[in-house]
Amino acid sequence: MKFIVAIINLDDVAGVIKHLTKGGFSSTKLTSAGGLLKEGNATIFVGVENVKLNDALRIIDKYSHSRIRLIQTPSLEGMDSPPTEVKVGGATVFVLDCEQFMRF
Ligand code: 2BA
Repeated sequence: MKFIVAIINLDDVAGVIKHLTKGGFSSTKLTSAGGLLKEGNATIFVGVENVKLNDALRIIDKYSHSRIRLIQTPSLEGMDSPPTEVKVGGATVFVLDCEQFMRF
């Protein structure tokens, strides 16, 4: 079994969860925020059978979109520096081996 941790833009997370549920996947959503942008995002946990892993990843990929954000970099010697473009997402995904899965 695998355990997916996916960090997803707040604007996309409802669509991702909807399609995961449609595909028969259970998921749990936590509200989170990125360390750099301090912007709200969502983290979802999905426990999946090994053979279903790619199906779940395809759904997360399909319904997560990347975006460009502008960040203000610290100015040098008081001079204004132009904002820097940062490409955020689609989804940032970690796949972990899940040793045990239990429901009591
Ligand atoms: P943030 O930390 O707000 O980062 C937003 C975007 O800023 C990142 O997009 C990336 O393009 C850039 N960025 C962040 N930290 C950087 C660094 N140290 N050096 C260069 N560029 C950096 P994504 O990579 O798509 O990440 C989107 C969100 O996913 C992140 O939001 C964070 O919440 C999470 N994330 C990304 N990588 C992670 C990691 N290795 N561990 C934990 N969370 C991660």
